[in-house]
Amino acid sequence: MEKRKVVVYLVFLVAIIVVISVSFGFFDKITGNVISEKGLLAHYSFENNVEDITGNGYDAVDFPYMIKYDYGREGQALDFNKGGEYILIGNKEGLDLQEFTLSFWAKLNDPSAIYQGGIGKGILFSPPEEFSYVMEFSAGKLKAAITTPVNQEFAVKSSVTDNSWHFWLMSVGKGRLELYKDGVTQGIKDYEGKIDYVKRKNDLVIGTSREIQYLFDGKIDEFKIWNYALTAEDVLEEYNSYSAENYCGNTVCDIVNENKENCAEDCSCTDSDKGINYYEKGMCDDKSKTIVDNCGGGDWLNEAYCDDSGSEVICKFSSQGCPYGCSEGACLGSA
Ligand SMILES: [Ca+2]
Ligand SMILES: [Ca+2]
Ligand SMILES: [Ca+2]
Ligand SMILES: [Ca+2]
Repeated sequence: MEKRKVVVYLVFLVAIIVVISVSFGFFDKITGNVISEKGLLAHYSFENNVEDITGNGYDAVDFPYMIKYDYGREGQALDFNKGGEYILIGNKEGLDLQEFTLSFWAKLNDPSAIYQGGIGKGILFSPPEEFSYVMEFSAGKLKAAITTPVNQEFAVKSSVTDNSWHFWLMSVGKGRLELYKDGVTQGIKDYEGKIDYVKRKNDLVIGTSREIQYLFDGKIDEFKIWNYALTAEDVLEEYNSYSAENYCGNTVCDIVNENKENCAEDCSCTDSDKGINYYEKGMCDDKSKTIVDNCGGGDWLNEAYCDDSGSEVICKFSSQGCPYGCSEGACLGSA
C-alpha cells in the first residue's frame, strides 16, 4: 500500500473513533463535565461577585450592599458576619420549578446558634404559607423543605455540629424530596401535589430573609441550581468534583494562596513554650509541620518558634549556645 493511502486510512480511523467517543460522552467523562453542565440553571461561585456564571442571566444583587467575601471552599465565598446581610436573587419565573436540585457549601462559625439563615424562596423560618422551598440552619440542624398549595410542608432534617465546610444538596421532583450532606443521603420525604410558587413572598434569597433579619454567621460558597432532580450517583459525582484539598478550613496551611491574613484558622501557629524559651523544651506547630526543640551538638540548642516575618506564620529554629550545656531539648539552668 502507498504511504499516502495509509495516512488517509489512519485519518479516517481516527475520525471514526472521535465521533464514537463524542457520541458516548467519552470526553464528557474525562473532563468531568457530565453532571455540572447538564441542566445547570444557575451557578454562583462568589468570586468577589454575586453573578450567575452560567450566563443564564440569574445574576443576584447584594441587596443591603454589605456582604463580604473571604477565602472559601473553592476560591472566594460569601462571608456573613451576623449583620443580617443577604444576597437577593429575586422572584424569577424560571426558578419556579417542579423538579430541581439546589446545592451549596456552608461553613458555620457556631452551628448551635438558632435561626441562622440559609437559602430560601420566600421567608426563612416561616410557616408554610410564606415560602416555597428552604434550606435553613438553626440549632445544629439543616432543614430542607418544600410546600404545596394547601400549605402543607414536607421536610428532611440533618445535623451539623462542627464548623467545617459541608456540602448540602436537596433534590426535589416526582413526589420525592431528598437531602444529602457531603454526598451522603440524610433522608427522603415523599410528597403529594405540586410545589406552590404563589406564596406571600417568592424572592429567592441567600443568607437571611428579606424582611426578618436572622444572623447568619459563617460562609456560603458555590451555590448551584439544576432543573432536574440529581440521582444519588449524580450527587456523589458532583461532590467529588470539588477539590479534596487546598481550601481554608482543612486545618492545613496550604502553601498556595493561604496565609495568616486570609486563612488564620489554618495558618496560625502555636508554640508550646510560648516562643523563645531556652529552658523549656517546646513544640511548634504551624499546621503544615511540627518541630521540637533539640540539642544540636556541643552546647547548642535549636529553639523552635513561630516566625511571622514572612507572608505566613511558620515554625522555624533559632540556634543558641547554652552557657551550661544543652540536654533533652533545653538549656541547663546551671553547671
Ligand atoms: Ca467560590
Ligand atoms: Ca488550608
Ligand atoms: Ca519555643
Ligand atoms: Ca524552648
